Amino acid sequence: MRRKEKRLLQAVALVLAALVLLPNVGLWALYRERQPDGTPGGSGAAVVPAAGLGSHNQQKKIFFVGDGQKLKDWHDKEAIRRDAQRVGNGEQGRPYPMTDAERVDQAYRENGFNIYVSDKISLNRSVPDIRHPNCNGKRYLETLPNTSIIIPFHNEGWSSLLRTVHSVLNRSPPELIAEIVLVDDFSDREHLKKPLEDYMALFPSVRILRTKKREGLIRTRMLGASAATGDVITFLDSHCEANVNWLPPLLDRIAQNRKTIVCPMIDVIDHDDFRYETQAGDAMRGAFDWEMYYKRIPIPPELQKADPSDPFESPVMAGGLFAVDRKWFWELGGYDPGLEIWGGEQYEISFKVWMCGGRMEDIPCSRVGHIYRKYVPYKVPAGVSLARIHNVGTGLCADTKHGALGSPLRLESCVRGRGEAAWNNMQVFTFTWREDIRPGDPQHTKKFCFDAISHTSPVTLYDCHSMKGNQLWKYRQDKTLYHPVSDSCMDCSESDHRIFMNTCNPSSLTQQWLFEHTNSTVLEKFNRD
Ligand code: LR7
Ligand code: MN
Repeated sequence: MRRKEKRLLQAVALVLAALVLLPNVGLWALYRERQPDGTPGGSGAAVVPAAGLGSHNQQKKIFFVGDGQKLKDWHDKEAIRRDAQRVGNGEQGRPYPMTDAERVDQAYRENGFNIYVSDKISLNRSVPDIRHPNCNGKRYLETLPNTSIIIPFHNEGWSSLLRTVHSVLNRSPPELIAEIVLVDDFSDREHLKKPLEDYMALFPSVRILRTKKREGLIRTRMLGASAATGDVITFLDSHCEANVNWLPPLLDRIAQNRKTIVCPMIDVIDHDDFRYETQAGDAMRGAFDWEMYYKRIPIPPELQKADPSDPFESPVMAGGLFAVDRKWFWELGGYDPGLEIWGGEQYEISFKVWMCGGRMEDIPCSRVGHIYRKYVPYKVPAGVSLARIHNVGTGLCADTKHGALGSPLRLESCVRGRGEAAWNNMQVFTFTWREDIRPGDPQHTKKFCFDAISHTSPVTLYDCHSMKGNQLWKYRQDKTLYHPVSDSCMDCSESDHRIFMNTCNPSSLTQQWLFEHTNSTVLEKFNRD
């Protein structure tokens, strides 16, 4: 062989070897691309990892379909392309440039987020695809169950509610949506009546149901669930935006195991300028503290999935956004219908699913934005929370405005109405089951407690220790706030508005306190000895 030919042959052989052997340029890579995604997120039970590739990391394993079910790329490429071209206010999830006129308190009053800004942004606005890049390669079962989307709402803003519906319709495969059920929890805003019905008449898949009295979000969801016809029910809050390809990854996991309840990753839509952003990170799971506060805490590195885009287990869900097999939801008993207005239902459903042989997962390739409110705008009916503490003698209210930790509590003029003003004036208090008194409504109490060290001392705010003692209070029939350790009562000064302890004298009006809302059951429990 001539020397030149030999060189040529060597070169060809080298290229061939590279094609076959180098994982990311070679035939291997091509082969891998044609394989269905076999990570648990792709099609869990249906795929089996091929043996003998131990020296490579997770991503390089070769998978094959185990039981003949076909997988498919559910991305709507056309919709993605259309979204990418959109320009305008808030498009691509960018912050809306707010003017001072839009920044006013009035814009927030009805919804706890800026409705003026919401109204300026298209109902079909695009959101940034902030999924992990691996999500683009994921394939899901070709045949997926369909779902009813249940959206409870109480006095929701027009554009925020409609954008929720539009985003679902724009970014879900139509064959997977059995229906969208809007469930009105006894709203009184006009736009949610006839105008909403007229508008939704244009969308054949949308139904509107209404409760006959204010039920709270839990029973409202139950009404929607009992009317649902889809294989799966998917709950959303009434101010959400579904992201790219959000639905198939959820339904796929339920198709693999009908006892799996799945949650999308919840992104943040800013309550001021409506920018769309991720939360602290995806490697977090649901948890709660001793106050039953829901929070997300980091997953320890050794427990994290090799592929961060894969589904992972979570002990408790955030609450509002999840999909569940419809029959399984009812096998679990649905929600406890005794749950009022807001909160706690996420623990109930989370504990039940784990205790009844199911599982709960967060799905990083499914993302939905949610507007976290600045404050709670709606009324919680009387009898549910214990709020403002009025002093009978002075007509003033206990207030923590000057309540730096340790400084004496004072009286202030009672703030009327709800919304940010009331919130900032810190006149809302809650008796907790620990028999202490904390600023904040029952769902958002601060960890400071009314504290008194003697029968003549000022009442201050001190870190709650939950050990009763100086933080133990009783609300008595005679309207006094009794402090058992010092055997004295809360009193106040008409001249300088300080709140302090004094020898109990129930006939003194300055020792009588009234609560804006009083729940007799809670108070009875509170005062049980
Ligand atoms: O009386 C009411 N009736 C209702 O129908 C009060 C509220 N609602 C509706 C309301 O319109 C909304 O669609 O119920 C839904 C939830 O109420 P929000 O949006 O005022 O509350 P939130 O965003 O703080 O809700 C979180 O916590 C709730 C109580 O535990 C529910 O679980 C919500 O679904 C939950 N939201 C989410 O999980 C989204 C992620 C943010 C968080 C936390
Ligand atoms: Mn919400």
